[in-house]
Amino acid sequence: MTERTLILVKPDGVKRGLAGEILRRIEAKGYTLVAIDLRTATAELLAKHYEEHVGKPFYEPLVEFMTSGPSLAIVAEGERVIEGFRSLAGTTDPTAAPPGTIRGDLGRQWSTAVLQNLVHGSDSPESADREIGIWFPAL
Ligand code: D4T
Repeated sequence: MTERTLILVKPDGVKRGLAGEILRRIEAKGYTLVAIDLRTATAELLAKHYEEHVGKPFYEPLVEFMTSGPSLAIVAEGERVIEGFRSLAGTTDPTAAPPGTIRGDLGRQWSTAVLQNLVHGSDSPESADREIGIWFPAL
């Protein structure tokens, strides 16, 4: 079944000029871009987006990082795009992410407080619906 996912190129990716390379990988894999917007997240938006992480030790540094500059918010569509993009992204920890993935090829750890890992991708159809509603309420 065709589905949609929310992808973010996080502020580290935009600052490093990797938005184009990351979009290239999404398109090269064959997914369709449905919506795209360069936007600086607010703390209010992030409290919804990261609701399961509120109160964790890395939450405050995560918000500081995520509000430090614009992210590129993307809705992509295709068969099994949720699983497919997470596979393209690689594991959460960029130091350990396998080469060939976005995080494995382009990311590494920069700080002990928070993992700056270039991208976000929804992890389930329920998360995708919720997150697309947060970032693109008009969709
Ligand atoms: P996102 O949600 O951004 O795609 O990342 P993941 O799905 O790969 O990982 P996550 O939700 O577990 O973490 C969200 C966000 O928090 C940062 N983080 C996470 C961190 O700094 N330290 C940690 O120990 C964890 C688990 C990185 C991504």
